[in-house]
Amino acid sequence: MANLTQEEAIEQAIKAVLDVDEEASVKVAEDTLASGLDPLVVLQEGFTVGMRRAGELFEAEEMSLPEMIIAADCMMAALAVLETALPEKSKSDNLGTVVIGTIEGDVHDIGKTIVATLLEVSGFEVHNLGRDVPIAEFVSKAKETGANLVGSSALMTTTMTGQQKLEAALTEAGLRDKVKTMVGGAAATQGWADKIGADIYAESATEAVQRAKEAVA
Ligand code: B12
Repeated sequence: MANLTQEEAIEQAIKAVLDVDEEASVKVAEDTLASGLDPLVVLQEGFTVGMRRAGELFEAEEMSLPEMIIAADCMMAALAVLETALPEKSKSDNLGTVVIGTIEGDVHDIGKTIVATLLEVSGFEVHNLGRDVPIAEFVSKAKETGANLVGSSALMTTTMTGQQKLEAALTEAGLRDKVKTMVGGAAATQGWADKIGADIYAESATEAVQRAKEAVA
């Protein structure tokens, strides 16, 4: 086990993802914990940055789809290790109920999974619907659970329109004034959230938790 500084861990995390080296990714995650570093910082400034760079390389045709799939596996393997060091959710504080999922037609779920995990350890009751989730399922789950927040993730320009349809579907179901909506994922921006009338946009998982807490306060 190497003793790493935060900068070293971040640098190695980015490299491990871009090298599509799962063993190295797990090792950086383990070393992060063994070195007493903040797992969230290494997750957000290291692994997540590595994944975004992988996307840029893919777009520039410098990384293949199979490599991108392995890069995602690297990130998931590291996340599984880092998650073990997140604080246990205390049963007493229920800040509110969140329904979250990735929009239909979109299989990208790494970021949404991180947001769901962080909301849960921060004290929210989270119903994670997974990925490729039909709009009707968000609505029925929100109704069934009496959700305070409905979050959706979209990483593609083709699926972000689903976030707009979700706004309309919640209104149609008479739920829109009972819930706050949150949008995120690489395709979403604050401008997009404003345009479709979503209550919250967050660029990162920690920001998502912060904004969710403010929304239910
Ligand atoms: C990993 C990846 C994949 C993996 C996904 C694995 C998985 N289980 O998720 C695989 C290899 C399967 C994949 C497939 C495809 N991909 Co892809 N992929 C990516 C990549 C490189 C990284 C995404 C990621 O995991 N980032 C790391 C996480 C931690 O970050 P994040 O998702 O942004 O999440 C953070 C925030 O956005 C926020 N957040 C996320 N969700 C939410 C939700 C809420 C409510 C809130 C508040 C906040 C929030 O918090 C998160 C944590 O900080 C992106 C590049 C990019 N720029 O995003 C391309 C990218 C999204 N993919 C792309 C494409 C084109 C595809 C494919 C169509 C490729 C193909 N030809 O088949 C398929 C799509 C299949 C489908 N129907 O969905 C394009 C989309 C282009 C576009 N504009 O539409 C991108 C942008 C790459 C590119 N530059 O071309 N992909």
